[in-house]
Amino acid sequence: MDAKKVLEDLKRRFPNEPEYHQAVEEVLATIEEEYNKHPEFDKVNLIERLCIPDRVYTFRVTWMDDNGNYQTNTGYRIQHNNAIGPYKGGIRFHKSVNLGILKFLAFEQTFKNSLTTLPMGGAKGGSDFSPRGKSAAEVMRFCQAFMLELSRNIGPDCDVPAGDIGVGGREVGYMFGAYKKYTRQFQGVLTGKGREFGGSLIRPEATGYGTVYFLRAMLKTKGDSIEGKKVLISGSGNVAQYAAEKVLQLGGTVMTMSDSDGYIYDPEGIDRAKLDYIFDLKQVQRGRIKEYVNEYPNAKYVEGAKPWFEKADIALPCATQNELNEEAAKALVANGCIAVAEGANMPTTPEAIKVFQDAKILYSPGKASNAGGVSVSGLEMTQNSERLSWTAEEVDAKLLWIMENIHENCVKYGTEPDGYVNYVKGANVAGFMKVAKAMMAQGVF
Ligand code: NDP
Ligand code: 2IT
Repeated sequence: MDAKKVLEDLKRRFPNEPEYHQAVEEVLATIEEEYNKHPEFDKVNLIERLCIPDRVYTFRVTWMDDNGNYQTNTGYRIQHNNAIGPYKGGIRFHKSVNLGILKFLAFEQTFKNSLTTLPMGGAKGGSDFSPRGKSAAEVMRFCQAFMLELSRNIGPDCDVPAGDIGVGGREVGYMFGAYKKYTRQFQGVLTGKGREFGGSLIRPEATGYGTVYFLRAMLKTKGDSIEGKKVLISGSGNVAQYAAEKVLQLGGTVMTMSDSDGYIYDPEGIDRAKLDYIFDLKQVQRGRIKEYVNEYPNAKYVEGAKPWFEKADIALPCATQNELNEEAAKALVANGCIAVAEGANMPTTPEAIKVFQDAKILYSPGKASNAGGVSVSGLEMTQNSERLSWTAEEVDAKLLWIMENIHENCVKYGTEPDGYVNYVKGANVAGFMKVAKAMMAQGVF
């Protein structure tokens, strides 16, 4: 294949989907060499079949708000690839959701899921519905309306959704209840469920914990550790909260957290008691991160800015795509940052990735370092299939093993002649080869 030509063709056929183009471009650039060692791939046009989703569902979702008005949103499910297992991936509810964003996420998910060692294909879905400012009753009615359509196209051996931005335990619970009601089947059709009805222990923690396990493995290659390091975290949602918890457990200091309005910086560090305050603020009160400075006046809140210009040793982007640009990357490197591990999906722009790689600092792409979330989702599917539930210790041990295994694979496929580990290349090549072999074995469709 000629990566440039493949990309040009996709851009022409699917215009106005910049995030999808960005994700595909990064993968093509890093797998081209390996792909071209296998002429049998090109004979069956494997690359085109891998880049274009198997199926895209788009549907209208109409629901009633608390004032009795009917509102309409758009729902989507992208079933990208099921070569190695049922379609699997989260659901995002955010006003920015559109087809191109979900296509990038479903594409990335295919490689990520391949890396986990578990049998899961790639998918993503969501809606431009924003839960922010909505009552619990409105969120419930929306979830029920969304699932009325989605339920026709998913199933425990077909496609298993989970959470993502704007979708946590509450929304998964409402969607699970709706699926059960419509189909009269109690099935493991969603992951991230409540522990009382088939949810796995450690699933809420898994993405954040896994990101920090991966970070620890990266630092270990340099004989270094998290202990005593200052860490910048963006976001204050599910991934950010549990990444912060694991950093604290491993002796690091969390300096920042953020939301889409701004960030807080605590010069004394966000300790356990302060993190408990944030858990309550975000999970129970559903408040905004700026409220932190009312409780802890020694901290500052910076409106309309991102945390990357503060001085620290490590950065963990855990909010959203393209939240860390070239200017921010240069500032991080100039301030002595030694490692960046992505908790979010594609948070670093291509120009910023280049800055990190040119500076030869440790940098891991989300599809490697945030794979802990979907990994424990896979373990939840296993527990549902065997109708058993495992202890937190068992799940955590498996999560740790998976993250270290992904790290080893990145080192195996991504080490460059000078010894620098290109984790982007490692993750893409390792993830790609497994899916490619499975597709080759199953014939052309
Ligand atoms: P949450 O909804 O729990 O939290 C999202 C956080 O990111 C919030 O603090 C939110 O702030 C912020 N954020 C969202 N959109 C934007 C934006 N456009 N600009 C700036 N900040 C924004 O989501 P998660 O923590 O679950 O997800 C965070 C990231 O991690 C996403 O990239 C997701 O795809 C990825 N991820 C999630 C996994 C999971 O298991 N949940 C697994 C693997 C990856 P605000 O409240 O202002 O919107
Ligand atoms: O991006 C992701 O990996 C997720 N949002 C989790 C997907 C899942 O199925 O648990």
